Amino acid sequence: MSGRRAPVHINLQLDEPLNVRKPAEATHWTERFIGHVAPGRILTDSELTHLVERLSSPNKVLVIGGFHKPDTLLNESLGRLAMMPNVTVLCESIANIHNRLFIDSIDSTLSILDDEGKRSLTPDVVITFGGALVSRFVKQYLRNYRVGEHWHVGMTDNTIDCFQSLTLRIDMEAGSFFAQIADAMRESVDSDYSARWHEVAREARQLHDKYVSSIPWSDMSAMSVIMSMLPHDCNLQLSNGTSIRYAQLFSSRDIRRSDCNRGVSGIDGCTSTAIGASTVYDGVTVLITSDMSAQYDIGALTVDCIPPRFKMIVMCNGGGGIFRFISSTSNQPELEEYFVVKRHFPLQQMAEAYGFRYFEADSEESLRHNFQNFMEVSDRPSIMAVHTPAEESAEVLRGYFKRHAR
Ligand SMILES: Cc1ncc(C[n+]2csc(CCOP(=O)(O)OP(=O)(O)O)c2C)c(N)n1
Ligand SMILES: [Mg+2]
Repeated sequence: MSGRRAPVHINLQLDEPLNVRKPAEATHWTERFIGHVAPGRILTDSELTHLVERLSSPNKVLVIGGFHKPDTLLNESLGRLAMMPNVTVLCESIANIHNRLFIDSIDSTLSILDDEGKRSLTPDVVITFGGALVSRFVKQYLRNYRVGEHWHVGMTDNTIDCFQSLTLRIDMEAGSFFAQIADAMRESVDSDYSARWHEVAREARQLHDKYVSSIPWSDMSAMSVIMSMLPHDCNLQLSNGTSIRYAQLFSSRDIRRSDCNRGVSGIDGCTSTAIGASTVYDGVTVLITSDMSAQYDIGALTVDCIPPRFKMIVMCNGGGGIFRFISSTSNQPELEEYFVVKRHFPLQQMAEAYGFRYFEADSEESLRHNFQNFMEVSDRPSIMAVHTPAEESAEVLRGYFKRHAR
């Protein structure tokens, strides 16, 4: 210590729910051992035999994909694994894996399961790959219904125990790992594990369609239109407010790649990241962000190398809409003043000042109509402001997760 005054950074772990005052409890530490396999490029025969044995039916296996770059080997190997009747693959949209056998709407599916459904689908072994999961539903589910084993596969320096039950770290590229596992798996005892997951996912999708077709103009109805109108060959970038969460409710099977500047889910830098990506990706890059995230990173628009194929959609929903939805803030008296922070946002003036084409929508009809022009090939990048009602949008999203009870 030099004795000089300097900023101090203190990290405190806060347990959810944040808004409930409970008496402090003494922490009881228990020791747990996390195994470690570090085979490098391939698993040895004995490692493979041991792992495959754990994955064979009647054991129920759930594979969950977090954010990952598109990877043909990974996609193809998981496709083969998903054909096993005791294996189910759940994936976030930013895992960038696509197969009709993968369940790519995790929150939508889990939100219709009751306690008994969750209990009966609890896996014996869960395997995760990719970055930190976005879905709170899956984290809460697998924390509450303890899984027997959790393996995480990937080349990573840190050990993230997202279900508080990690038993094994496998330091290997996910594509190589699943390719070896899929080659070695043999069909054994019949299992209905995968079929039962798919039945729930089917029902969730039907309820989703019914709900979305009945809702008023809101963030969700706008996202539904946008997701259905995105061209198949586009690169989708999502910001860290509700954009990433809404996008995960809609299938991204047809989108070339989806990314989100996850990190520690900061809303700063989402626009800069998307612009950077658009300079190197082929085809159009579409960023879906919202008013507060866009304002945090407004300096990104001043960069002078923004390609015309960069398209930015700003959901103007009256500030940090996520805080009107999440239970820890939605009922706080300080909600509007300190969390949501609705501000005047001169987006049109900004767009024009920095040479963007500018579009607006404030209804489903105007969105459908203007989206075509917004997406047209042009000599300048484009911004589209989508104006949605604040409170109704939060209400519609809350209703979505109760849609099975209607
Ligand atoms: C750098 C940073 N500051 C604060 C937060 C906390 N935070 C999470 S979401 C959010 C609001 C996002 O608002 P907006 O971009 O308008 O998205 P919406 O919730 O409306 O979809 C904030 C402030 C954060 N994630 N990162
Ligand atoms: Mg917003």
